[in-house]
Amino acid sequence: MTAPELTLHYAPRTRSRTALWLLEELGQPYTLASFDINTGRHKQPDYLALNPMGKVPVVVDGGVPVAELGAIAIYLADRYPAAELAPAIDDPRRPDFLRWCFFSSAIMEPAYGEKFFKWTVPARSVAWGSFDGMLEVLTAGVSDREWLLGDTFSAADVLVGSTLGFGLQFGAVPMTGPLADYAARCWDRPAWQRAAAIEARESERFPMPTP
Ligand SMILES: N[C@@H](CCC(=O)N[C@@H](CS)C(=O)NCC(=O)O)C(=O)O
Repeated sequence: MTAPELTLHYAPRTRSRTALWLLEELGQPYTLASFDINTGRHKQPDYLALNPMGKVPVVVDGGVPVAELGAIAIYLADRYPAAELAPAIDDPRRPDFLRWCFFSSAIMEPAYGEKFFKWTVPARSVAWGSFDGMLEVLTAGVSDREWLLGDTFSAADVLVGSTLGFGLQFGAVPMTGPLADYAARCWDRPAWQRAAAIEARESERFPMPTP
């Protein structure tokens, strides 16, 4: 048997779990290179060659590394189209797909920073606007439809659904209304459940250090 082309550099209890869910949706064989983030493995020179930011996750595809969740999602969805995780480049849904892919890291992530760290910033000057504005747009985006693009699940749902999951988990986003319903639809997916089982197994393998 030939080795899988894909390797996921992953650490439990991190944003790696988004890439894990994505790979489970992709349906391609992959190697899970799991490590304990407390070892600092992701700051070693060989890892920095894969991602100069020294962050997880990284996916390596046939020797080529791709880092940053948004890039990982768009790259894998386009590279392995059989999974139907992205509309084709000439599909009219493509711009909205891309908008949601960027929404996750460019809008939701820093908006969480505003909420968690109580930043006071002028909404018109910062790229994400405001936490409340982000929540309003996201709520409208998942109301009255199953997925962000309508009936079709896509890699954008993995990014946004997973980032929403972190917000719900840490209490930044209230577990009510259309956002809670959308999260439940995400968590109902077999690929999400497989990823959650792997995450639980790897969290047990590399427990949190005792303070
Ligand atoms: N913008 C990055 C964020 C990745 C990220 O923040 N990873 C965190 C874990 S959740 C990390 O590697 N932290 C370890 C560190 O910086 O030492 C992406 O989208 O992939």
